[in-house]
Amino acid sequence: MISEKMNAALNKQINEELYSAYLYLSMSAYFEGISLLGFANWMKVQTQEETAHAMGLFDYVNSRGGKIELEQINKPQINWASPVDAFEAVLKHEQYITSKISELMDTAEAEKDRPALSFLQWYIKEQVEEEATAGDLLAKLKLIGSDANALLLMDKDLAARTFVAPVIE
Ligand code: OFO
Repeated sequence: MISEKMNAALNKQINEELYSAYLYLSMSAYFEGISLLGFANWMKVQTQEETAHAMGLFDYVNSRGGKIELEQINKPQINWASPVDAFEAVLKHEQYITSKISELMDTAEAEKDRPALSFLQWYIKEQVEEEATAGDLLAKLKLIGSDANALLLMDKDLAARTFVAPVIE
């Protein structure tokens, strides 16, 4: 069993993860619109990742006898000024999500919910990776600046990303 408070906090996080999926899907469309199809692919895979994060929480709530309550997903931004601008938004968003996972862990601690604390370890570690990846891609884009050839090479690299379903445990 989980407490009502923990249940509500986990439901809220499902919404945050689904919004993340939505945001990256919107970014995928933005990149497609400026003919950077590798970046668009990277964002699509990111959408799949975020959906998997939401589903991990969804399954956990159900497995603990909680009640899933899905909320409306906010409309994401649809345009960015440049690839750098988009990746600055990715990094900022991932830092925000890290703060949300930390808050969830605070709730688990306050509720003395050891299983939730143990489960959330995966998410907090994942956030370290998410922030590092976003920061790395942003740094590369800044280095590239206005060098179109370098940008196309990066686009080619990002086209190779494929989705590997994470094992959340
Ligand atoms: Fe779910 O890690 Fe990004 O938001």
